[in-house]
Amino acid sequence: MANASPTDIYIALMGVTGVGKSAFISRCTSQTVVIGDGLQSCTSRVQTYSFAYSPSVTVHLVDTPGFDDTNRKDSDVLREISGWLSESYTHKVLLSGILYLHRISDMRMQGSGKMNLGLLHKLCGNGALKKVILVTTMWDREDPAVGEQRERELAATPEFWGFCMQHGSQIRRHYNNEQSALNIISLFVPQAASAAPETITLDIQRELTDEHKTLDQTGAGQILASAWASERAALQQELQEVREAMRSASEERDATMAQLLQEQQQEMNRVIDDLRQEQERLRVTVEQLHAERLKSTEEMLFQQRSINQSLSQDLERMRLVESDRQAEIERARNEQPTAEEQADWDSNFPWRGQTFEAPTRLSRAAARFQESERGRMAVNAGVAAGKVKARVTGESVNLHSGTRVGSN
Ligand SMILES: Nc1nc2c(ncn2[C@@H]2O[C@H](COP(=O)(O)OP(=O)(O)O)[C@@H](O)[C@H]2O)c(=O)[nH]1
Ligand SMILES: [Mg+2]
Repeated sequence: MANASPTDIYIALMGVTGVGKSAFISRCTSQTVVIGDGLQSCTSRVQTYSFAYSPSVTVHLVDTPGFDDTNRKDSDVLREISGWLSESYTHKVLLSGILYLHRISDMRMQGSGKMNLGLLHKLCGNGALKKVILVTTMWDREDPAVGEQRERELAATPEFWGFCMQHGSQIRRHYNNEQSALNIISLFVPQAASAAPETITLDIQRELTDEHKTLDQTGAGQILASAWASERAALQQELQEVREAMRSASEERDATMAQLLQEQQQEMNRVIDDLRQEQERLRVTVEQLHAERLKSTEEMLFQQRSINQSLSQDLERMRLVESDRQAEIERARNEQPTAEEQADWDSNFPWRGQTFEAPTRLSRAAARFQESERGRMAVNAGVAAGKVKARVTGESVNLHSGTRVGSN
């Protein structure tokens, strides 16, 4: 991140889980991008994917988790995104823009869509909205006329896209192919090859880094806090009703109902407690966020290192196995069949009487090898090094099929 060249362009992708952020990125880069099934996010951390847009321009696409993830709490998603944004800001790496993706096939703006959009406003601040592109996806899943109508409604409704557009955001369609993705990215690439791209500072970066606010004091933190507060208030209200129902159930000596209501009450108290904890998790400074990111990156590196280590051990084992196999084959090739073996083969095979030369010996050598301890190891180690396995077993199959030398 710290070594970016002045012509490098950073673009973040945001939006609800399943809108096609990872699919968009995979249209541009040859790096492996994990694409989800549309229901669960595959991106729990912010991840950057880079590609050469032109000989002088490298584009870095920043994939972010959506707020609504079934596996992650919104507080964790905000910690992750703002941790990345503040850290990059500290390293003087600034975004050139944000792509906010939305499925045109969605019948209406869901609660999670509104929440993600609200957080986009607050993360950016009005000034940065001019560098936000509202990208519609999944045009192949919608009747174009219906899609166009929806697009107009989104643009005309202030609480949907109208507000962003008043502040300079633009709408673009993405047709799920490389050309379409590159056309959108080109909006951020300067005309002159060597020119530095325009960049933006987001409100969240200023708030956390320059104004030293804790995350719960930022605009984005407050949006989440107010959503949790109204959820808590609604639950408290329901809890009150459940308590009253419990009182009348116990007056009527309805033990089953009282038991059910008590369980419901416990569940509601648990949810209220979770919401309180979510709020607690936003009480962090930028330093704590960075320390947390550093720790989890170190853990990831450690895991990666041990995976690499065991992979190279497996590969070394495979190399030994392969050289053993070659030696065995070589030995078999130079060895003449004994009179006993020749007689054994002659009596057991329909093509008896024909001369079996080295290839026959070769096939037996391959069979012996497969049964040997090292042969079994080859198969096991091959699980970690799939390609090598395919090669070894492929060759031994060939050896088998080449055994009937001398027959038709
Ligand atoms: N039909 C269609 N499917 C798409 C399109 N874009 C993404 N998808 C699919 O939608 C699912 C979710 O996409 P993904 O990129 O993982 O969404 P993310 O959660 O925003 O990263 C995947 O199965 C994608 O293959 C599109 O334009 N058309
Ligand atoms: Mg994704």
